[in-house]
Amino acid sequence: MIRRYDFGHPIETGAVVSKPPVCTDDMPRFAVVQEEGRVSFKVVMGEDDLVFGLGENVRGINKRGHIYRAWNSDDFSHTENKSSLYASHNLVLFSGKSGVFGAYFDDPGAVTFDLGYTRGDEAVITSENGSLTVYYIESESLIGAVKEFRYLIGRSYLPPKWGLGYIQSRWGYSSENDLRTVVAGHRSRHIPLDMMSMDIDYMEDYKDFTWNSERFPNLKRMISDLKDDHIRVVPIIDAGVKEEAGDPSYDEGMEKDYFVKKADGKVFVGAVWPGRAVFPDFLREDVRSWFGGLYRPMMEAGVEAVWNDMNEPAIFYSEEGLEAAYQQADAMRGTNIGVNSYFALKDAFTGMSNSMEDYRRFYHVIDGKPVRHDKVHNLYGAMMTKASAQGMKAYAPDKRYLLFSRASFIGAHRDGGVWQGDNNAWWSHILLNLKQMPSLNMCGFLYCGADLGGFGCNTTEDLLQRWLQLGVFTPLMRNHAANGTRDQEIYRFRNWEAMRDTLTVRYALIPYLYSELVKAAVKGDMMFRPLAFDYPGDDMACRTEDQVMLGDGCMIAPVYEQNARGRHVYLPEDMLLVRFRSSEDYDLVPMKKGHHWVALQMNEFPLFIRKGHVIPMAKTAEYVEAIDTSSLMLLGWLDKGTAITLYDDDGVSADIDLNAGLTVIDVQVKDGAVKAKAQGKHIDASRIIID
Ligand code: MIG
Repeated sequence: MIRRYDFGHPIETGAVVSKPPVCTDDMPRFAVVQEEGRVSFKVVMGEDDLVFGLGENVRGINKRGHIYRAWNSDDFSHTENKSSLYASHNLVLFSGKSGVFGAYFDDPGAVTFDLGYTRGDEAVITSENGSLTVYYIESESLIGAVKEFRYLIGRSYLPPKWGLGYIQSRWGYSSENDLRTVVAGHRSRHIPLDMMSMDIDYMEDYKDFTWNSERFPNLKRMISDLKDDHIRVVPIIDAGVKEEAGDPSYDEGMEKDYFVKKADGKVFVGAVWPGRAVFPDFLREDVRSWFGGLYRPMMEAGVEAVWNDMNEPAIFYSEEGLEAAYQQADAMRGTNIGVNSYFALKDAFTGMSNSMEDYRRFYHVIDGKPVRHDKVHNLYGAMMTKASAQGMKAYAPDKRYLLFSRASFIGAHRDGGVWQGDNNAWWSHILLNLKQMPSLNMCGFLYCGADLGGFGCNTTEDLLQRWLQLGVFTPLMRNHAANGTRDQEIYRFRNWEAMRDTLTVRYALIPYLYSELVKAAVKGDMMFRPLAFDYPGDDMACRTEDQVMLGDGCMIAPVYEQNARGRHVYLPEDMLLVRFRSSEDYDLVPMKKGHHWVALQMNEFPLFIRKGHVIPMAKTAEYVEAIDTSSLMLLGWLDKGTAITLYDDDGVSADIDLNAGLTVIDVQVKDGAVKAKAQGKHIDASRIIID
C-alpha cells in the first residue's frame, strides 16, 4: 500500500511515474512537525527494528545508528564519519515487531535522516525545503515494500548485454597508443575484456565533446579497430563546460542562454577541470535536449557507451569564493600565523570547493521562474543523465545504450546506471562496495559497481584479487584508478593468471547474471538482497551484513580482509558451496545451515547456491558476444526436481519482452539420477549433486 502526502509546494522531481491521489488524513506511524520553514517526520523505533534504504551511502546495510544527509557531494574519502556520497536516494524502510513500513521523501533539496543518532529509539527525517511529497509505504514484507516502491518509480534502466563485460579504465590513459597497449595486454594473455573507458585525458583542454587530435589522430579508425577486436570505448563527459569563446558547446549555450545564472543575471562561472567553466541548466527540457544532441557526433564516430562525471555538480571554486579566499589571505599577510589563524587560512582555500555559498549563488529556471540551486541541488546529476539518455536514444532508438553517472537521484535509475565514485584502495571498501549493492537495488539502481582495486591510493595485488572476486558478481564490473596511482591492470601483477581465472567465472556466469538483472528490472525486484529480506525470522541472518543474496538462488560472501585465507560464513539454510578457482576449476561442497569457516586461498572465492536451486554456467569467453548460451552446465544441490527460468535475448534491442525471452530449464530427479532439459539448449546436469 502506498499513500501520497503533499507538504508545502513540492517541486516536481520526475522520480515518481505513477502518482496516487493526494491523501488528506494523517500519515500513519510518522509524527509530522512543521517549524521554521522545515518539516520533520518522526518515528519511534522498537529496540530491535531494522532500517533499510538510502541507496548509495556509507556504513551498513542496516542504516540505523547514524545520521545521513541527502546532499549530492563530490567527496573522495568515503569514510564512516560522512553522511553523504554522490547520490540522494531518499527511501527509508523500517522493519520490526510492528511490521514493515517506510516512506520515500521526494524532495530535490537537503533532507537529513537522523536514524537513531540523536536518540537511539527515534528516527527523524527533516526536509530543509519544508516542501515535498512523501509516499508512505506499508507492506507484509520488505521485498513487498520494495516492489511497491519500484512500481511507483518505474522500470529500471537496462544496459546492453555487453555492458556486463569487464571494463578496464584509468584516469591517465591519454593516447590512442595507451589504449591499444592496454587492450593488447589483455588480449595477448587471454584476459577477458569488453570495454576501455576513457577519462578526461582524451579531451582537448578538458573541453566536453572535443578530442585531442594529436593524441587521437584518427578517432573513427581507432574506434572501429578496437571494435574489430570486440572492444568498445567509454568516453567520459563532465557537467561543466569550459568558458572559452570559440568552443562550439560554449558558444551555442551562451547564445541560447542555456547556462545557469546568478541573481544579477550574469552567467555563473565556477572552476572545474578546464578552469573557469559554466553549467548547463539541465533542469530545463530545452537544455537537456540540446545537451543530449551534443553526444551525436561521438556516436556517429562509433561510441555506444558514455560515463557522466562531476555532476553533483562539483565546483572547485567560484570567482567569488576565490576572491574571498584571496582577501582573507591578504589580510593575514605579515601577521604571526598561529594555531587558529593557520587553520582559518587553510580552510579559506580548502573550504572553497563544493561550498554551500556557491550552491546558493546560482539559479535554475523551472516553469519560467528562477529557483535557487540549493533548493534542487540533488536533481542536477539526474537531469544530466536524462539529457544524455535522451541524446543516445534519439541517435539509435531501437538499441540499448550504455550509460552510467556519478551523481544520481531516484528517477535517474530509469535512464542509466551509477558507479560508486572515488573509493580508495582500502580493504574496508570491498565491504562498503558489497553493502551498497542491495541498498542501491532497493532504490531502483541495478546497473552499478564500484571501482575495483580502488580509485585513490596505490592498490596491492591481493586487494585487487579479492576485489575482483566480488566484482565478478556486480553488473558494472570496472577496474578504475586515479591518475598518479600505481598501474592496476590485471596483467601488471605477478599473480595475473589467478585474476584472469577469476574473470573466467564472470563470463561463465553472464547468462545467469544477465537473466537476474533483466528479471529484477522488469519485475521491480532486487538482484542483490540483504539476508534480512529473505530470512526475516532468522535473527542471525537479519544482522549479517558481509554476505548478500544474489538473484533467486544464490548468496555471496567475499573475502575482504588482508592476508585472510578464508572467512566465517553464516548459512541461513542448507547451501551448496561452489569454491571457484576458474570457470572450469571449482569444488562443490554441500553445507548445512549454520556457522562455518570456509577456507579460501588467494585464488579461490565462494558462491553459495541454496539447496533446491540450480544455476546455469556457460563456457567462458574473452568477450560477451562470444558467450555461447545454447550450451549450459547446471550447478546445484537437489533432493527433488526443480525448474528455473532463464531470460535471454539479443542483448541490444531496446525492447525487452520478458515472456518471449524466458526459457524454462526443467530438472528432474529420479532414482538417484538427474535429467535436465530446456528447449533449444544443450544442458549438462552432471555437476548437480543429489541428496
Ligand atoms: O576530479 O576525470 O570520480 O572516476 O577518474 C576528479 C577524473 C574527476 C572523478 C571521477 C573519477 C575520474 C576523475 N574525476
